[in-house]
Amino acid sequence: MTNLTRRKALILAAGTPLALGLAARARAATTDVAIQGMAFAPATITIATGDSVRWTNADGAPHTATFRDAGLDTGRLNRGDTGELSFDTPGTYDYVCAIHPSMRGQVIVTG
Ligand SMILES: [Cu+2]
Repeated sequence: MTNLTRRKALILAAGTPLALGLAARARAATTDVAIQGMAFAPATITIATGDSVRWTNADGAPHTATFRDAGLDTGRLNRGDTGELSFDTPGTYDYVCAIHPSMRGQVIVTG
């Protein structure tokens, strides 16, 4: 795509509600949660609707962030792995490590 056509496309897109929605979504933030010492740190975080959470496993043991009620799951994270989930609906989301269910965390999504 040439610069000219690219600029035209951006101008056309800017006038649509969809483009405005995408622009708002593009500002969504990502909050990091460490998994270390068999715990989520911080265990409770508060984010805005549309934001993401990124878990990074610093332990030798594999972990997950599994939201059974919401049907969200990072899947198995080995040492150094990251898993990211986005939250598009306000609410309070409890999660566990599926491998070590005593590890618990909570994501609060504000409206
Ligand atoms: Cu675990």
